[in-house]
Amino acid sequence: MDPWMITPVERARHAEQFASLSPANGMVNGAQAKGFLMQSGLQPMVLAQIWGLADLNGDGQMDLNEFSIACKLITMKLTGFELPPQLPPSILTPPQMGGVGMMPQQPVVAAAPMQMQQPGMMGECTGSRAHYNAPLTVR
Ligand SMILES: [Ca+2]
Repeated sequence: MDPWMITPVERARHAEQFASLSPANGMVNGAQAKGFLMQSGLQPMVLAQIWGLADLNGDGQMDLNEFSIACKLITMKLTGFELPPQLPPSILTPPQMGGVGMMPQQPVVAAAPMQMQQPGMMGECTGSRAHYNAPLTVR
């Protein structure tokens, strides 16, 4: 598994942290993110580098996706990885809910094809007709 890939579990945690920074219109600015980034204990220079990498469109703000990338870079740096000069493509891959990395890809077991398409089947529906309860009459 690619270590730079953001897993759905990580993304969920990033989303929580992102929300805790009270984003405005889905974005946090540098000031809002700074306090959080400093908590990592990384050097300001390193954090600036991370910000530069993660702020994909360079607008000085971070949406959840960019924030998630910043968090991932911090985690990787703290784990002992060197920051890449450019973002690895895998970090940009949106987390796939339901699976990559959680378990080996299994073929989805298709539901058994039990639908018998018979024209006459329509008539069977009458059996399930709901008993309509008349509104209670107040006596
Ligand atoms: Ca941005």
